[in-house]
Amino acid sequence: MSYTDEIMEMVVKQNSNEPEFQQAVKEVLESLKAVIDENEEVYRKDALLERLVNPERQIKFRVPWIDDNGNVQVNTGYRVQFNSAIGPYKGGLRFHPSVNIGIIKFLGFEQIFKNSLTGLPIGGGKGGSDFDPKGKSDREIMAFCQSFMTELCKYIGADTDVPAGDIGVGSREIGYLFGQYKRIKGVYEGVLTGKGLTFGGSLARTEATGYGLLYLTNAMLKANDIDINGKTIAVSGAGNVAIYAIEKAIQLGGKPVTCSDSSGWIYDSEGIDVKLLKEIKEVKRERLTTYAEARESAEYHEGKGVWTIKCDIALPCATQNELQLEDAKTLVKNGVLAVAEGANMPTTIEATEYLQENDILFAPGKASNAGGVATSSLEMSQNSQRLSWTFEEVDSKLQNIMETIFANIAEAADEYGMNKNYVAGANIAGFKKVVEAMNAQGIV
Ligand code: NDP
Ligand code: 2IT
Repeated sequence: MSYTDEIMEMVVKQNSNEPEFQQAVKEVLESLKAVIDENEEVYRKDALLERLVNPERQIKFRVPWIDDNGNVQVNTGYRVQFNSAIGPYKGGLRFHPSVNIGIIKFLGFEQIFKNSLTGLPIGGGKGGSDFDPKGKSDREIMAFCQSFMTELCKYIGADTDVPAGDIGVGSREIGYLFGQYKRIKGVYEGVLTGKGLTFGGSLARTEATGYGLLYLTNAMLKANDIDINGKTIAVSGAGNVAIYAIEKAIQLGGKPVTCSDSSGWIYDSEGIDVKLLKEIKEVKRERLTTYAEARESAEYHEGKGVWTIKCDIALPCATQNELQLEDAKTLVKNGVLAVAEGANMPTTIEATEYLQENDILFAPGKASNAGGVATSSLEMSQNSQRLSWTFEEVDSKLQNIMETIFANIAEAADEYGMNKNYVAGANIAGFKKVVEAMNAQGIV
C-alpha cells in the first residue's frame, strides 16, 4: 500500500467520529500522491505524514458563564495548535453550536497549508466553542468571551499563538477577548488579530477575506482569458466574507445577485445592494427577510437555493459542505465558468471533482480565502513595529499576495502535470514549504 493510502487509513481509524477532518486530510493526501511518491522512503522513515496529520497540541476546556437571567451556562472551548513549523500558530476562533473537535481539527489542518501559501511566517491553528451567539445580548457575549479568554490566555501570546475571527466571531468579540487577555496578562501585545482600529487593528482586515477572494478569482479568470466585468455572480453567506466579496465584485464590474444566511436566501435581480446588506448584518444584526422588505427587486426564499440561480461565477462564502454534487450539477447545467471558495471547504469532494471534470475553473479555499489570514499577519507585523499602515498600503500588499498565491498554485499544478488543477497546486505548494521547514527542524 502506498504511504499516503496507509496514512489515510490510519486517519480514518483514529478519527472515526470526525468526518470533516477525514475529508480535509483526504483531499490533501490525494493531491500529494505525486509529490510523496517521489520521496516515499524518506518521508516514511521520518514519519512525516504521521506528524503532519497529528496536531502538536489540542486544548479543550470548560467555559462557564452567567446569562442575563442569572443562570449558569456551560460551553466547551477548543484550541488546536496544529503545526508551528513555519511560524507561531495562527488561525481563527469559531463560535457556532455545530463546533466540535473534528470541525476545529479540519479547520486547523487547512490552515497549515493556507498560511504557508501566503508566504508569511505563520503556522496553523484553530479554535472556538459550541457557544451560539445568536439571540444573545451584548452583555452575554461579553460574559462568554471573558470566561473563554480566562482559560485560553494560558496558551496564547503574540509569539506563540495568535487567534482571530471566524464564524460568529467578529470585531465585537475580538474586542472583548482582547480586553480580558490584557487584564489577566498585563501585557499590551498583538495576541489577537481583527482588532478594532483604535487598539492595534489593521486597516483592510475587515475587508481582507472577501477582497482577497475576488483578487484571486480575478487572477484566475484573467489567466484563462475571462473578463469579470459584467459577469453574474452567485454568493452564499451574508457574513464578513460574503459582504466584502460582494463589495469587491461590484467594484470590479461584476454583478452579485444572491446572498444567504442559515434561514434563507435572497435573489436580487438588480444586484445586491451592499450598503443595505451591511446595515442589516453588521449594524442591526437582523435576518435577510429585512433585506427583502427594503428592496423591491429582491426575493426572499426559505432554506437553501443560491446555486439554482443561473450565474457565471459561484462564490460559496458561508460554511463547510454547503455546495454539494447536486448543486454542482445545477451550476454546470446553467453554464457556470468558475467556482472560488470564500468559506473553508464549502464544496464536497464529489462536487469539486464534478466541477473539475466539466472544466469549470475551481479555486480551493486554502488559496482563495487566504487573504484574511494574510492580512492578519500584516496586522501582526504592524503591531510588532508599533505602526499602522494606510488602507491603500495594506490593500495593495493583499492584492499582491493573492496574485502571487494564484501564480504559485498554477505553477505547482503545471510542474506535476496537473494543468489548471488548482486544488492539487494549492496543496502541493502549501505542503512543500511546511515539509522543508519540518525536515530542517528534526523529529519534533
Ligand atoms: P460570519 O459569522 O461573519 O458569517 C457566516 C455566514 O454564513 C452567515 O451568513 C451565516 O448565517 C452563514 N452560515 C454559517 N453557518 C451556516 C450553516 N451551518 N448553514 C447555513 N449558513 C451558515 O462568518 P465569516 O463570514 O467570517 O465566515 C464564513 C466562512 O468563511 C467560514 O467557512 C469561515 O471559516 C471562512 N473564512 C473566514 C475568514 C475570516 O476572515 N472571517 C477567513 C477565511 C475563511 P447565520 O448568520 O444565519 O448563521
Ligand atoms: O479561516 C481563516 O483563515 C480565518 N478565519 C482567519 C484566520 C486569521 O488568523 O485571520
